[in-house]
Amino acid sequence: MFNKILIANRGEIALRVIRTCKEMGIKTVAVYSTADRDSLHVRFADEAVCIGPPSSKDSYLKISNIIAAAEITNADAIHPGYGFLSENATFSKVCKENGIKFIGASPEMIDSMGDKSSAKQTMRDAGVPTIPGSDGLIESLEHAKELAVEIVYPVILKATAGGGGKGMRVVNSEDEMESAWEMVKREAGAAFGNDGIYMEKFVVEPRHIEIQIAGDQYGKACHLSERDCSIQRRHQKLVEETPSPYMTPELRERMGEAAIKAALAVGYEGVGTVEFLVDKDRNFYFMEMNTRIQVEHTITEEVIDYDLVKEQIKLAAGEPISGRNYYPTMHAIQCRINAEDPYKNFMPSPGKITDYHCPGGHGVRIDAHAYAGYVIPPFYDSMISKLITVAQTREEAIAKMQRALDEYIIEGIKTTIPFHQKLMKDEKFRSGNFTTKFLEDWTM
Ligand code: MV4
Repeated sequence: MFNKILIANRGEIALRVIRTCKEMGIKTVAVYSTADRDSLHVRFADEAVCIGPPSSKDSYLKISNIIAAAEITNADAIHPGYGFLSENATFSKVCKENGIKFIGASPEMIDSMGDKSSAKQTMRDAGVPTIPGSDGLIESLEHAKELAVEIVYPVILKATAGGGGKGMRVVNSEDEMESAWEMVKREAGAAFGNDGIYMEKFVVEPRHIEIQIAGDQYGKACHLSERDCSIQRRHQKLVEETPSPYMTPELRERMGEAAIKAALAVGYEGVGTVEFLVDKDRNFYFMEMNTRIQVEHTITEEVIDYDLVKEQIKLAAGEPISGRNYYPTMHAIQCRINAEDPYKNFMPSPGKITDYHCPGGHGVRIDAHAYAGYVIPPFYDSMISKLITVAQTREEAIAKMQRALDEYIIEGIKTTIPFHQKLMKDEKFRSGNFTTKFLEDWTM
């Protein structure tokens, strides 16, 4: 097992990793930018190293500074959390070259899953259902027009280097193709330095359901059931829950098997997520594979009673998995509390938290780095807390969430709490019958 882990991240996920390390008897090193001097991850880690000025590119994304911090402190592994360098192939490679275990995917795995078109082909070859579309990249606008007739409009153009909603355009008919083609090409070239495009049939009003997986170094993989992430706004998830209200035991079995197939096809090591789109007939299609711990891992932990960060560390250290799958016995919901004003188009609201009181009680979990007097810097992600409730049924988890949201006091800044309070009362949300389109028509 590792002796000392450096956490190359900030905020709640840095705290989350430190907590598990403490329980495992592993020493911890925090890294921080000058904007994060007063952060809880700095206070709770055994050691802390300043890695640069506020700007992410000069601190939390600065590979040389993070590696130097690991060498100075003699850390034998690095946990990257989510975001920042968690899916950066170069960082994974540099860790390896410096004899530091990267608690995440190999450079090759990150590269192969990062190219969406080739990841899709790998999955299709492995027998994982994929959305009908082009065989790999499309060479020309003319080719795109021909293909779209075959696939049947509406279609979607996607940048192969994209993901998470960046670099894609829906095309409803041939007269929209040229401008969509030019737009995706230009955006992808500018944003990713790779303007490769592929095409898919556009799935109307899908659900976003992902399967948590784990794989060990000995070729074994298992699944840990699903999370429903359909409640998103502009590709930002706001609420996640498990089990999915849309799930059936039979569909879970099929999606779980497909996710394991995906993991085995690429020899996946560690914890990961296979994202699927699920259509109105409960057909499911591979969308993306995430090679990191996700923001929403918490709800899976609550319903299967399993520490996923601990599992991640154990797998990185070479421990085997049992090989059985895990099924939810409870219902969990997570609301992301962001420093944003839901009444002003979710505009960021950084600044000082003047008063802070956390909800508590049975079935309530909070993963947060906020406290009274904390100043939320304007440089990073606006998520300041994750409020999770767990109960026997969905109805009870919602009731608990409403109670916990009402108890949550955060003064001095605007937060997404009023949004969640309204959502928990919404009939469509309560019915469980919603898709990824749900929040597009939302008004506070
Ligand atoms: C799609 C789609 C419909 N049809 N692909 C959005 C993020 C990226 N991972 C892929 N995305 C989508 N791909 C086809 N062929 C609809 C989306 C999509 C979406 C997917 C999951 C969650 C929320 C979404 C919101 C808008 C669009």
